[in-house]
Order: sequence, then structure tokens, then C-alpha cells
Amino acid sequence: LEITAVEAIPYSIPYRKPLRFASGEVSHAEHVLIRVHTRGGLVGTADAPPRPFTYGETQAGVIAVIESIFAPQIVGVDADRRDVMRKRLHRTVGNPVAKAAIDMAIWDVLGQAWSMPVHRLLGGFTDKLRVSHMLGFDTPEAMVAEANKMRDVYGISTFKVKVGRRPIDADVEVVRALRQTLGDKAELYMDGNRGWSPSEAARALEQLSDCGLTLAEELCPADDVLGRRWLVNHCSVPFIADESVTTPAEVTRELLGGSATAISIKTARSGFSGSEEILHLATGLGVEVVMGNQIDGQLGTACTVAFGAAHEATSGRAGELSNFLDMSDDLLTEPLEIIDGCLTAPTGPGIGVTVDPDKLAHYRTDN
Ligand code: MUC
Ligand code: MG
Repeated sequence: LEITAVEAIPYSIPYRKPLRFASGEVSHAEHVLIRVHTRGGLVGTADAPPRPFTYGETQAGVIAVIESIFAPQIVGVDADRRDVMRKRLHRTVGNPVAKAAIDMAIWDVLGQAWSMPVHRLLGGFTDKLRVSHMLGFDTPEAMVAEANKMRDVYGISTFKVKVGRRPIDADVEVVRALRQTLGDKAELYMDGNRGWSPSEAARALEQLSDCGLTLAEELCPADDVLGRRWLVNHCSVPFIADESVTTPAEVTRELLGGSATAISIKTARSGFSGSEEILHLATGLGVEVVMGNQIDGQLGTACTVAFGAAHEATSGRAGELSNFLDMSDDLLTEPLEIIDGCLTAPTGPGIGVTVDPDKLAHYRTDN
């Protein structure tokens, strides 16, 4: 299990339509495929989706930090000594996506070595999650049409609505239109990606108080410290911290400071090991968690569903697992399939998916 090399391969796959939200827009999956090689010939694979507008990482930066700092720190270490490697990686501040991808690629190696799917290694609570679909900014008609399609084709009945536009009216109109079309049974919640001020967010919550929203996420920045605390105090549903909580310390700060009452867990930024810590912290403190989406492709989504299915607390709610559907293509040999509104964790050893060499050759941007 001795690690002999770490590869970081940039690739770019266009989206059929860009995902737009308050903090940015993604029109291409410009990610980095990470491969961890061992002396015994096992290869662990994971995906790093850089999000400069959220965590400051870039595709070139992920490759640079892996090649110049992280790979030399873990080559020569046995893959089962995860905490030795984590300690070394955490000598470098930041870079959550690069660290997370290495962590998950190592778990992929371990699952292969021990012939177990990662979701069983991590907890094995169940094997699938209900799916929540994220609706990016568009006109009310287009967002309603997309939700209808997701419901009719994939059986999805939970939707996270991107909000945070100014003035608030456009988003209020969208949420109303969705509730009217989808009926009472659909679950709707909203994510502001820090786009509103606390008072704008409070007004939107007030105007939507009859729409049965179940959650509100990052409606204003966590850096608006007192304003956010005030907003959370006035919010009648759990207020999810997402981009403000990439580490256990940030989770503690937001929850104990009264600036959040629920936590989004994203394997893309905390890997499996860091997500375990965050999950146990959140459940220990008695707050709800949601499995979030970092605009992941199929490899990243396979990681999210593996972690989410592994635990009771992460499998209670629908996980955000469907945005890969908007990509024009992907890297896997066998596509993930959403059936009856659910996604099943791959059953093969490790993360349980295989990258198609021809697709990787086609989409990689370093040759
Ligand atoms: C989300 O939940 O915020 C948008 C930016 C990002 O990093 O993730 C998405 C979804
Ligand atoms: Mg979010």
C-alpha cells in the first residue's frame, strides 16, 4: 500500500447550460482528476472541482500545490496511515479541494485493497439517497420547466432554489411559481450563496412564509457577523452554513456563534475523513446536515452518495446529487443513474467507478 506517485490531471468538459448562482457561474467543469498510485499497483481516483469564487482555489493552483507540496509529503507513506498523511497535508493552510481529493483517492485505494465499497467502510447505513436538484438562476418559466422535467424524467421531488438576486422580487416570484406548479408535496428550500444582506434575506423569508420552505442556506455572508446572527434568530427553518464551514473549527464557530443551525457537508471540500469529523461534530451538537453539491461531475457525485449513504444522519434528507445531468459528457465508463428520485452508491470496491481512458484522453487539457 506504499504510495509511489500522485497524478493531477486537468480536464475540461462543457455544460449543456451554465449553472448560475449569486456568487458565480459555471459553464465548464474545469476540474482536476487525482490519481494516487501504490507499489502494489492499486490506483485510487478522485475529483477536485476548484471553486475560485468560494474557496480561492484554481485548476492551476490545485495542480501546483499537489505537485510541489502534497505529493512529496505522502509518497513513501502506506495508504492505510491516513492520519499521518492528513497531518502533513494540514501543515499547508487552505486548499480544501486539493486535500479532499487526495483523501478520497486514498480511501478508494483502501476500498480496493480490502474489497469493500467506501459506503460500507464508512458506516454502511444504507445504499442510496433521495436526490435533491439544484435550480440555477433563470426566468421563472425556465426554472419551473426544469423542475417539471426533473420530476417527470427522474422522479425528483426535492429542489434547492438558487436565490440572492437583487432586488429580491425575481427570486420570490420563482419560488412562488415553483410551489404553485409542483404542489404541496414537493420539498423546496433556498440557497443565497451570500447574495443578500441580512435585511434583504429577512424580507424574502417574510414574503415566502406561506411557501413551506424547509431550509435556508447562506442567504447572507457569514462575515456579516451580527447581521447574520440576527437573521438566523428570525429564521423559522434551519439555516444551513455551506461555504462558511469548510473545517470542523468553522462549523463550531458558526453554530456556537448562532450564525447557522444546520450544516452542508461536501465531500469535494472535506473529503471522506474531514466529512466524518464534521458529521460527528454536527450530530454531537444536535444539528441537521445536508449532503451538498459543489457542482460535481459523476465521480464527485459518486463520492457524495457514498458518504451520504454510509450514515444515518446524512441519509435522512435528500442529497444534492443531480447536477452532473447538465454536463454534456463525463469521464466514467458507466454513467450514474437516478431512478425513482434516488441515486444508489456504486457497489464496486472503493469509490466503485471507473474512468474511461478514451474520455480522459479527449477532455484532458495538458496534452
Ligand atoms: C451550493 O450549494 O452553493 C455553488 C457554488 C459552490 O461551490 O457550490 C454550489 C452549490
Ligand atoms: Mg450552497
